[in-house]
Amino acid sequence: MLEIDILAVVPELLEGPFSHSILHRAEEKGLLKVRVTDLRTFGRGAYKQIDDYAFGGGAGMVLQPEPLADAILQMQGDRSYDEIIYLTPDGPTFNQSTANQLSLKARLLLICGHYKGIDERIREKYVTREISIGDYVLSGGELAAAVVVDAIGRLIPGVLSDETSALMDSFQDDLLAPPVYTRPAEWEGMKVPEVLLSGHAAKIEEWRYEQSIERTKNRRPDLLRKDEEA
Ligand code: 6GU
Repeated sequence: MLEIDILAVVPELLEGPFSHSILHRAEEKGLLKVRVTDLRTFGRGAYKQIDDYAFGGGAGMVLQPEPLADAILQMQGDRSYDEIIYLTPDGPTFNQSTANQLSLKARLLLICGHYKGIDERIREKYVTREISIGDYVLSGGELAAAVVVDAIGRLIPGVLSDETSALMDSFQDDLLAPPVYTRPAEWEGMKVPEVLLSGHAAKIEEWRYEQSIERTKNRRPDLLRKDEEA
């Protein structure tokens, strides 16, 4: 059972992703519990303020430390987290290896930033890991959190109906997945490779492996080089 808490500025952005898809099944099976908390409920004053101008000037607001700390402390009172993760474009880039590691944890807290980000002191005091989902800027961390939770959630044993299927994914062994085909065996004059119809399991596996290598060489040679460095 993996419990994930998400501290969000726009919790509505997270309603869709987890009430559909494979993650909903994971929650129904009791393998995953995702809870979204609205940072605004920890805001200050009548307007529930959570952000303020950046010291030193410049455009954009910064999430203040007090509401974040109050939220984190309250959530830590309920659960002790293996990791407190801040989603930020200046973090290390998320990949399958990170997803594998995190899927083995029991309790995670994901913090979504907004605007210019969160006060640096929260990062220093509470955050144990930072994650970016790629080299582009999103308007907030919520969609990134949805990506991370999806990637992690499907790796929990029992979530995918065919448990081996996660092992066969692209990236799981630093190779891209081979091409796949389904019926009909001939479509618009285009035929499915003969070997896949042969019923010869060993030959099929060999073909798929060769295709994986070929695809990776052509499309993502950086993944093969990574392998040589290891
Ligand atoms: Cl985690 N947050 C935001 N706001 N933008 C991003 C990101 C995260 N990862 C890539 N771009």
